[in-house]
Amino acid sequence: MMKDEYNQNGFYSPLVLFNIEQAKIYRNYLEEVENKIGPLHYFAKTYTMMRWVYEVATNKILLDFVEDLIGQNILLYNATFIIKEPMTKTHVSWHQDLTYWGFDDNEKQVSAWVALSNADEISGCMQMIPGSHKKGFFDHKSTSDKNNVLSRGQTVNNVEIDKAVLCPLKPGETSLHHGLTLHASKPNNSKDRRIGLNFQYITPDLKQLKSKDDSALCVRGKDNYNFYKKDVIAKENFDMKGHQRLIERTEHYKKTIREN
Ligand SMILES: O=C(O)CCC(=O)C(=O)O
Repeated sequence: MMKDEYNQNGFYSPLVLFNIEQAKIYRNYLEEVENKIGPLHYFAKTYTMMRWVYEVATNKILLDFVEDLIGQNILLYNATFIIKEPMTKTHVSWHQDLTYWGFDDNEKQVSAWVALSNADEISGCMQMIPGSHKKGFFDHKSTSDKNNVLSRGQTVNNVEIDKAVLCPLKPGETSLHHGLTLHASKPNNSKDRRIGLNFQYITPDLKQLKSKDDSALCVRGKDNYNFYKKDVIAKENFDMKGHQRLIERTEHYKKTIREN
């Protein structure tokens, strides 16, 4: 079963969400907006500006699996594009997602990484270390490598990289990983952009200890806790009013991550 594989390895890949044509449509929506306002790499909570991101985040196949993993009450905590331009050095160092987020539990969150272009060994798809989610937190060192996507350049050294498993994805496919799974990705040596849309889902009872001003969106079931402000969903595929929300929420997210 998918859930057993996820629990054993700390990730599951690939899961098909939609076909290549649909992925192209979503990619076009993204690139139309980029043509108007510039690159959208690594902005937080992009569903506050782009309605179609909310549509992908609430894809039934995706949410059904997320429900299997964390239960029937689900908040969407973040949606971020991780884009590596063709033939660039942009990479992601070995890390565990939960290190700087400030959540009070390690089992009430799951990340999904949806491919909107081809993610393979050449374009720098994600790599994961199976079973690493069962080993607790690894020591992360902050680095200042400008080509590292991560906000603090957080890096785990001495990872057993001979155990790494590549997670290639075609457009429309997703991988899912646990917040303690060690993962990384290499530069994009292909001629196309490598575009990932990363979603983070949490349960409503998960507390954010680093910020009282954090926000999320209930996408399935009920939120009986109200620990998070409610994010506003964009009304259109490109909602100009959402641009300010996007900037404000991104600054908040980055500030939260940087705090110890
Ligand atoms: O986009 C990548 O290559 C890495 C993404 C990542 O670290 C994540 O989704 O948690």
